Amino acid sequence: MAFDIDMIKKVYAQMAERVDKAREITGKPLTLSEKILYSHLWDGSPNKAFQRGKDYVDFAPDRIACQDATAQMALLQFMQAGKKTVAVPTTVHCDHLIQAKQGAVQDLKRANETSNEVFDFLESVSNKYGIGFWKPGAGIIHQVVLENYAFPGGMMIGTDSHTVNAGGLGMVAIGVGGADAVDVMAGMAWELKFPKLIGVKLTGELNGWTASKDVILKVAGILTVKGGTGAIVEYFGPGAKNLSCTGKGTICNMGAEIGATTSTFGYDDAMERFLRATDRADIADEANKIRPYLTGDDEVYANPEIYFDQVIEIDLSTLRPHLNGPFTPDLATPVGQLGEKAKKNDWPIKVDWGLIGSCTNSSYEDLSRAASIAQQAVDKKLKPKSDFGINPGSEQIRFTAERDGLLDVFEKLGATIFTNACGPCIGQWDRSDRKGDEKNTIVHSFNRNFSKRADGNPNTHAFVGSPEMVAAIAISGRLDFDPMNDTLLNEDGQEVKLDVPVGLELPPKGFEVDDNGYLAPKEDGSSVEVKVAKDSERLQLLEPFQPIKDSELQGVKLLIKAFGKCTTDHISMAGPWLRYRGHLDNIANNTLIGAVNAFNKKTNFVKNQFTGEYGGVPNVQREYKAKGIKTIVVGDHNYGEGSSREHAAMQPRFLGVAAVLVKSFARIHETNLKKQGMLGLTFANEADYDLIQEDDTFNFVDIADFSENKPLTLEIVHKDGSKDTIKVNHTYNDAQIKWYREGSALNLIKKQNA
Ligand code: MIC
Ligand code: SF4
Repeated sequence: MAFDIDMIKKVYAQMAERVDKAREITGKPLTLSEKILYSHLWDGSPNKAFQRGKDYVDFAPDRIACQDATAQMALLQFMQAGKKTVAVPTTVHCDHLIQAKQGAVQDLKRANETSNEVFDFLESVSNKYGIGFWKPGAGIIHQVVLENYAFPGGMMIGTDSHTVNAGGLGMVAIGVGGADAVDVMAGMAWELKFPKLIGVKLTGELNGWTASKDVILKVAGILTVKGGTGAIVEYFGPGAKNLSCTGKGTICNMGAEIGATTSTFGYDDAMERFLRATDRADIADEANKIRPYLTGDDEVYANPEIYFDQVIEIDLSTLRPHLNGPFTPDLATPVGQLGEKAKKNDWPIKVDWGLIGSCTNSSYEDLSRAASIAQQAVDKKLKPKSDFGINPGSEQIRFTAERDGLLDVFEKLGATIFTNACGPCIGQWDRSDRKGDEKNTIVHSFNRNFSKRADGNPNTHAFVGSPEMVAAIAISGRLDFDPMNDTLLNEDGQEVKLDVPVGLELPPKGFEVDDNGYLAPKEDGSSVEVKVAKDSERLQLLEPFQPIKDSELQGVKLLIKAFGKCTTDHISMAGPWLRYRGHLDNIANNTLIGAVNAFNKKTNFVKNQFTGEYGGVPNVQREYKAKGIKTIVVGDHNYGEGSSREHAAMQPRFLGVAAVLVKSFARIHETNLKKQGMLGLTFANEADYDLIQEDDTFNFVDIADFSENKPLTLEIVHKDGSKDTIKVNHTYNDAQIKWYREGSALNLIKKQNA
């Protein structure tokens, strides 16, 4: 039986009426995305048509998912909200804090030793507030959600950018910062700008070496890393129906890499098969009763150009397998053309590792298709030239794959089976074969391949492909290998060719698992005590942020003027710093250490205006804080792109930064700043960025009149006493200005609950 079936039944009971109403109000047939959005309005039944890409709308998501690296801060905040339980079904998944090194058993043991304090904290908070808890080793958040919680037509939010994976089961699932999740946990609305719609029509059928992954690798090549911004990507057409449910999940998952708000597919037979195979026939039966409401209207799919803002068409029958990379997931190259490109760009041809896993590609089907290639290597006496690492997506998948002999095939090739966790995908990889920053190449089935991501080495060239292609490339050990045309020399000196991969959509003998790693919370958790040791270096209870007084916004100093790209990684790095995700004071020591100072082009080297000396950003900022002086951070375009981590807003706030003034913001980060009671501002005139000098002091002359739709005036006093007065824009509405005035959105929730 499915989790929370009563909640799902309730959603379905309202769906038809709300969708019909939305159709009437908008006066047109509806896409699936619109059906889900209009049936999840905070105010209930729709009563007005929203403008896509313009209107801010309050939604009521059905559920929330959090992973261990972001849940710590989200739950530390929720604990302050003064609620007895979470208002909507919520789960926590331990998957980011497990390092891949020797293999599942040893690695999990080590993680439980080194991070037990954090896991225990998450477990007890979950128990106290009615949150479902998935232990370390239970699986990667998005696979576990797809197998247990996702349902067609539902809306969820999650504190991880790949929450979008659940679109594979017909949801609108969106990645958010922890404070957004806290609002919904506390029983409040969740706000989003009504998204634009991109339609992707799929025709034909996958064949040969081409996999679902290649659909999104191709789409990423077309749309690039920014092309999906502010939009939901909706897939449809006969080709969509030919894809497995987990394959659809893969495609939606990597929608995060094109900046899309989310991606989704209409309910179909493949989803029904997946629901039944994962012990959720009850959802399938309910969904079947309202089937037309769980997909886009026929007229929309017949004439997509009328109803979507943009339409892309892909013929699966002629789509070729791709490898994307290095360093960016949108650099798409069809397999077969990579050798030439690599030679031209001096990318190492020799492949050191083939890694299969991550939330993108760790389903039973993925493992079975990759295993069919691995089996051929065994049968055809091919010794793999690269190392193999496998991260199954969940314990259910691992257990079933082991039972069915799939893992055994990889082990025969010398593969290391890592924990059911993120592992190398988030830099949790103690790579033994190479230390230092040697140039090298790896291939993997993950979603992101940014510099340093997997192993911390800026010279590791990572290429993203399907699991079966990763397997073939790893066996050949060469980036230029084209399994469709090339042969390999086996141990007997014979030329052999790999046959096309074959796989199983679902395990023929059904899924099986001994202990899936789930811990249900207590019915009444009020007696559960949440322990946080006073001297802990990993966890720290939060103190409410004090509102920033208008008087403090006179005489503000410049902390850093960031030059060029400044992502959440530059503001709050991952890797070794994941350790401090629950301790604001400690993690604040990485604040902006990756940002480039516009005045000297160095990282972590800024001027203290009082002493004239240069130091690290966190140190200099702490000196200002000690003096009670507020500061400002200045930045360029798309400031805060990348992950959903709200640490990138909380850390500067904690250290005393009052305002962030940039040319433009990434969506989640701008919201995160507002939630923490800071000023997130944009230059009314972008060229004013050039006016900012190293020794500047800022006066927010009209901050007392801070109000909706009214730009603020900023007086900049330069070292020589000369002044510039500029206008700065903001997108705060009245409610968000209240967050600012209270010190944070959370302070306001607390006040309302008091
Ligand atoms: C990622 O894939 O980059 C992460 C780690 O899952 C992040 C979340 C985080 O920073 O904890 C994400 O994608 O949101
Ligand atoms: Fe984990 Fe990687 Fe997926 Fe992020 S992208 S949730 S790090 S597996």
